[in-house]
Amino acid sequence: MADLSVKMAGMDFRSCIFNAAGPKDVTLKELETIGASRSAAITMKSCTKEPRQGNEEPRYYALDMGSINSMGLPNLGYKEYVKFPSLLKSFGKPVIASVSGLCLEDNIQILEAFNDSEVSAIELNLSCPNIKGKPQIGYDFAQMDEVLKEALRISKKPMGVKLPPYFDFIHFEEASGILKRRKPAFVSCINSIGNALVIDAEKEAPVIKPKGGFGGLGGAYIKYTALANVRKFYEMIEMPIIGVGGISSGKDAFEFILAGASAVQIGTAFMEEGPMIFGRVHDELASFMARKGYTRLDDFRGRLKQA
Ligand code: RRO
Repeated sequence: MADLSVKMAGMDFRSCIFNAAGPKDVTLKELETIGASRSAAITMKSCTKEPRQGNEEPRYYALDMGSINSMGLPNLGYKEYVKFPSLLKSFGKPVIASVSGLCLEDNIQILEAFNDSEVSAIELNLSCPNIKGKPQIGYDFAQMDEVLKEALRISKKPMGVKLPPYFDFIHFEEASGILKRRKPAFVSCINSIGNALVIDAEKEAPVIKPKGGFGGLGGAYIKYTALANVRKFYEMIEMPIIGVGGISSGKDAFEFILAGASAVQIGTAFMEEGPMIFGRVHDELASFMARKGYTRLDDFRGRLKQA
């Protein structure tokens, strides 16, 4: 039987497949469902200083091959997520907090609170596309450098960073320069592709309401952009990369690991299929590896061949 376990950022994962921050991970009940599933970790919804209702509905829409969302960071506020890791201990898997403070001071306060929690790691979200009036920090390299510097100074937990998709090699170089200098524990890429617009032709209106219909595109539509981001960062930086964007099968997971990912997260497909997806993708990846004669992820991680 293939061994899909991973050691990364000081944590042991029984497999390389777990949930992405975002879908069905706001409440303790939802997090317990992830805990009871075959997800190898429990990633919690991005949190802010104060609880938030999020944007107006409809704010999520499932498409043939993915989703569009403008949730607007609905969450219980960081004080709840600081308590949850100890309540989720019995599942025996890493619990990852996603931190998305609305300003640097908020992020510092939240990270300080998590220092005294049982959380296994932090994923600092620098890439939410849906907050009105707030640009994505991952697209402002000066700000990204400053936020990472301060956040890494404050956090005593292994801290990684969730990045937006990049589309230009110059931007990969800029982002890589910052990552090499600041040295987060891992990089998760990509967040949804920001500010897409899906139109219902019958209604002659967008399918979601906030921001005039503009929202983050996720799912299979973004898989190739996600793969490119994983590959580029794998070539440019030496740190674990978590691939996310359009993974819904074992073959998808295999492609991300071949591109260089240490692990993969599932977002839209978990939202649509529910918690059984983690075991299904795990078993499909194990079968795919067996057919190829691979017994461990290290047998093929990053070993993309030439066309
Ligand atoms: O809550 C959201 O609107 C949201 C967040 Br924080 C994010 O990071 N990515 C996304 O697609 N939606």
